[in-house]
Amino acid sequence: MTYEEFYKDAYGKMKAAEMQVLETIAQYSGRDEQQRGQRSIEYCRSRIKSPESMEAKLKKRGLPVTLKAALTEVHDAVGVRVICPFFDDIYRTAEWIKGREDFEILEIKDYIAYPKDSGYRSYHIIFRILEGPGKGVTVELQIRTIALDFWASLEHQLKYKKEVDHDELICRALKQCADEIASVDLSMQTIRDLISGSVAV
Ligand code: 0O2
Repeated sequence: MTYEEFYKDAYGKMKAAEMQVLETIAQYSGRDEQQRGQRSIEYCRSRIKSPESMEAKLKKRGLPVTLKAALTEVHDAVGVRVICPFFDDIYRTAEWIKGREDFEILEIKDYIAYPKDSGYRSYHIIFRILEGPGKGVTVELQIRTIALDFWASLEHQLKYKKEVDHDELICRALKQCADEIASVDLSMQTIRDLISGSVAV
């Protein structure tokens, strides 16, 4: 099934919402880099959830596979991922999003402060667009560092929502990698703070 077949008339608006969020973030990123002399955002990725993935999510939650359920019960039909260099860039970017008047915040999931059992770390903001071409569309924004994204991308390919042989062993090994990566991220943040002079040696 194609995206247009599944999302029907809503698809155009969803694409407009995706573009609107990407453009808003690009503007913020450019201004932020000019003001601070360093960037808070490395790059963004975005996607509309595939019909297959949406169908699987609805079924898993015991919901009907309908457009209405896809757009009202699931919040990540439109997803944007923001990749930051350092931990503190995640929270700076999140605060900026939360302060915007054109986005109504619906839910925050701080999997950085409270990692998932898998080891997954990321900061999620679910918001509704109140103005502009994407007005009315709900978007899930995932904000994480380059290092956390490295883990999440590979874990998504290897294991996320899959049963594999030696499941327990594999989960434990992936969780250990996640913890080590988070620790390296913290060290990189400390090194940056030392170099910038914001903490004393
Ligand atoms: P995809 O394929 O990335 O779109 P749930 O119903 O619990 O599965 P929910 O309620 O949407 O998911 O919330 P949650 O747990 O915050 O997950 C939202 C998204 O975060 C997921 O979307 C993934 O993109 C990502 N995510 C959450 N947990 C993990 C994890 O353990 N590993 C990785 N790699 N990503 C994770 P989808 O729709 O599940 O998947």
